[in-house]
Amino acid sequence: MAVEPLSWDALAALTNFEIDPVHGPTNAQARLRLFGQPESAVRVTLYRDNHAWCPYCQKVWLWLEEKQIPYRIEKVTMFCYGEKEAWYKRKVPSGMLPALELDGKLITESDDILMALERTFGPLVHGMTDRAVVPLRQLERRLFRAWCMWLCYPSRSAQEDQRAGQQFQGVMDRVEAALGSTSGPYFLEAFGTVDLVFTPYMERMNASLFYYKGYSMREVNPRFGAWCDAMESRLTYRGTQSDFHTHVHDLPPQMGGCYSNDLPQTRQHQQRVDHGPWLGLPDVGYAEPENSRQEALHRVIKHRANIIRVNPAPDALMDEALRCALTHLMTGEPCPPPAGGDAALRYLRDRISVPRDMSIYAAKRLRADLEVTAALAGDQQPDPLPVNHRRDQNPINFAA
Ligand SMILES: N[C@@H](CCC(=O)N[C@@H](CS)C(=O)NCC(=O)O)C(=O)O
Repeated sequence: MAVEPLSWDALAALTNFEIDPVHGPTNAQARLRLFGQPESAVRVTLYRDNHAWCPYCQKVWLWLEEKQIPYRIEKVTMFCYGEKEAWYKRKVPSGMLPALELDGKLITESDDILMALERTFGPLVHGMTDRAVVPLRQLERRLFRAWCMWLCYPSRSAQEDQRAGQQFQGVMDRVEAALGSTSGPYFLEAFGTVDLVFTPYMERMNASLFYYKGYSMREVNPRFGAWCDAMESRLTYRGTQSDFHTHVHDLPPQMGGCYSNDLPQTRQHQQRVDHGPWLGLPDVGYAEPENSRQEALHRVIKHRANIIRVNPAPDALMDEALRCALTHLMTGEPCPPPAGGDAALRYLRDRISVPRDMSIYAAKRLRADLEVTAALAGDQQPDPLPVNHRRDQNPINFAA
């Protein structure tokens, strides 16, 4: 039965989602991480991107979380989202991320940062220059290059695309062999630095090859699949983990373009990632937490003023349409939005960023309810997401 949208107060009463960003599990919102220690214990500041998207930042972020080193977080805008902060350019003239201050000394380049952290706090099980680690770091770079060759250059023919795919698979087979050479799911006998080195791009490869090449890396490569499952058993990784939708639309401006092939499964995958259903995609393997809807509701309520303001639809229209979608999210009852609510809700559906805004299952639930509610108003789609920049996501528009 169709229902009227709940008021913001009535919606707020339906969620008690709360995490402790400072001492609780890994999360993208924190500005300070203490792991139960006093603030006076902080020796480290991590400069990372506002979007919690930069792969090199994710590596350092995960290392600090795994080692539970108290640290501060300063967020910086990446070029493709908006203007770089002047204070950051004075500190790091190239504007590159990540950067880290350790006892007041500035370090750039993610590998140098990890090595400096190791010297001060000890390695994360293995050191970056250990004999067992170095060849695996080289293998990670080989895989990165094969991925770029396949994804980021246009192919002149289907055969050329296929050859680039085979070359990628050749390196991936070596990764499978490396994972298979130990008794557990990780690269070496115990979880450690090597797993962090592989994490950012394995996640981005899994997403982008699914969407642009119709290739499901997590399903085709069993040891990689088991490694993903093992990584997802760690709350640290879950807190930094992104999803297919976020990655495939953030990668093109970062990589200078991502090129699709023309296979039927590629078209199917694109339809699924853009329009759902989002549950069941191979971007996550662990079971959905019970409170994913509450989390989504909590995060939207917190930022509703900016979400409504940046939407191209008039504020009053988006306010009501958004409450309709959230009413459906929490009650399961259809709640038809006003005319024009279809494009307005889909504009937001396309811009939920994981983990910046919320965790992976909360985002899947919210996207689904935005889509179901939008469909009650019509089939109007917003303009496609830009591929040369993502200034539609300029953090300046979301400052409190
Ligand atoms: N070799 C560097 C690469 C860092 C890098 O490429 N960072 C990119 C983001 S992924 C960046 O800061 N680009 C500038 C920008 O987008 O604002 C490292 O390992 O730290």
